[in-house]
Amino acid sequence: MSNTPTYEEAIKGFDWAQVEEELGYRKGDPINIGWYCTDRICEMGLGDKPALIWEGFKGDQRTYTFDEMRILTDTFAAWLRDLGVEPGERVCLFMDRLPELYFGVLAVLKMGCIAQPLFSAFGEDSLWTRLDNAGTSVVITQRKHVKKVRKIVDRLPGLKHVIVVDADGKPLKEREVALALHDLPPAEDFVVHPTTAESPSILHYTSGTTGQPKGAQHVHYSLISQYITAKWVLDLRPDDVYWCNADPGWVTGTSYGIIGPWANGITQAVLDSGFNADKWYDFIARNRITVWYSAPTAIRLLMKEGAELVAKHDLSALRHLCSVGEPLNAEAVIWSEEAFGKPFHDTFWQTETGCMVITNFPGMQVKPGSMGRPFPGITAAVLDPVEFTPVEKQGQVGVIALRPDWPSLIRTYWNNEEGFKGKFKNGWFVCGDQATIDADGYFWFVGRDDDVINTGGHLVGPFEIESALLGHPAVAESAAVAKPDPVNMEVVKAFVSLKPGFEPSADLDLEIMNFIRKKLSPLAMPQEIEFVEDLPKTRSGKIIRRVLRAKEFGEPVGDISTIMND
Ligand code: 6R9
Repeated sequence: MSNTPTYEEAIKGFDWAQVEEELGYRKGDPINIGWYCTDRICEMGLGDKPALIWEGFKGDQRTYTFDEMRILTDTFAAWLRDLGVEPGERVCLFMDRLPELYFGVLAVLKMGCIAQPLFSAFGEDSLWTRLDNAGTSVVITQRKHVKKVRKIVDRLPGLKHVIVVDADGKPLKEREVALALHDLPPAEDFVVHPTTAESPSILHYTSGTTGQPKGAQHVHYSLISQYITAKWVLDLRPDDVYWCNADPGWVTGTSYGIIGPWANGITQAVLDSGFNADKWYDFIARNRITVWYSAPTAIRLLMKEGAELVAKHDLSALRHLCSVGEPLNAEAVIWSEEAFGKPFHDTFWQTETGCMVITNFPGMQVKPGSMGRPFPGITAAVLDPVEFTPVEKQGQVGVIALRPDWPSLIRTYWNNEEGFKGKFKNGWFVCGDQATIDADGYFWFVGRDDDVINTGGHLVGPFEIESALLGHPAVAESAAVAKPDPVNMEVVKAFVSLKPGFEPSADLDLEIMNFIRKKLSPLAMPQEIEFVEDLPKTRSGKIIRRVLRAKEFGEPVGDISTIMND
């Protein structure tokens, strides 16, 4: 039986206060996401229910019940407390999808610290920028990734401890501590920190056009939004086995890979391994996965492998499919109907929104290619990009904007209140994406309203890439822009002018690509480098990426009257 009302029922008289009541939360009470995801579920009598079904890349498996997860997160939190870590400190989780990552996030929240999950493929520069900005005092990592931390530790005076969860007796360096979580005696006496609604919870770094990535700062009250959107949009039911294939280094992996499902007492399956169609179907079949939250790039990769491969696996348990991160093409929705017998339901949201804001609600007619309609309690509009008032004509392109009155909107960008304030126009929170709305109120994505590159559902900021490129001895100037790609939607292309004495060559091309892959991440690595004499600039000397991007997409370049050297 579904717990989800129809869209019409859900929007009628929707009030976040009803969700607070359902969660037993009263204004002013302590609210702690870690407690809600573990202790509360146990108090509801579900302690023996599996919380996490984990599978490693070598095929090793472990299952933890909600009660085991409660004890392990308490034990982890007590251990951090005994190490001297204080509430409010930023604790970074820099590791693959090990059980310790999931328990670590909850433990950090339980002790009133701020969890800062970072994608484990980040190289030393990406890592340093984010740890330095956040003033992080603890990094929790694994042997495989500790080397990257060692390279930058001297430039992080505030970093007190580097915790290695799989040290296994191997020698560690200064400031490093081994933690064998599964061998610790269970801490039965841990008292969850009484965080309140506005206490900071998770800090996710997200890329914009200008400047280095910004720390999107969430609060514990975000739970209200994450709980109800997970329950309704993912259509979660008590017997579900749910799989979110996003990494907790990105917001989907925390809002819907940790908080939403566990606050609903739902069993989650986690696969700590990269994309492999056969392996993924096998994982779904063996674990009888019922609800799957994925992303367009993954779906396009699955499409390439064909529906025949789907038919070789017993995916009969699958009941509901959702997608996020990039535009979900109509073809992918139609293919999923053929291959799985059900459509992927597109959902639109951002790191900043903390929860889904425009969704294809279960039961609502899916219009392939549309993102759906605003979630109940969310006021969304498409605004004129100059006046910041709703567009007058139906179907007119404008910027997506939201009234800032739902629980999980971030409260600021870390150390960058100005940047956060800049997101508001005329009383709206402006998302930075363009869309249209049709006669039925469905939103249709048009494109981003800035130069951010969306590669495989991950946002990459051009500024971060350009700054890193300058670190290469041959690079004089550069511009990083999106280039269309059939699978990843976009990939990074860099235009580079060289310093005197350097000549373009295939070797240099490769060298620069690898330089970025190592310093930043495989996602940020340019897939193509074009050596140029000059870059298009404004009269004030700013590089105009839009001209380069338009050429890549075969689009009109637009007004270039301000360009100085074209
Ligand atoms: C959750 C997440 C946010 C940006 C967003 C937009 C793009 C997300 C989308 C979508 C088209 C969808 N995006 N969902 N574009 N259709 N259904 O992805 O957060 O990493 O902050 O990215 O992703 O451009 O503004 P985040």
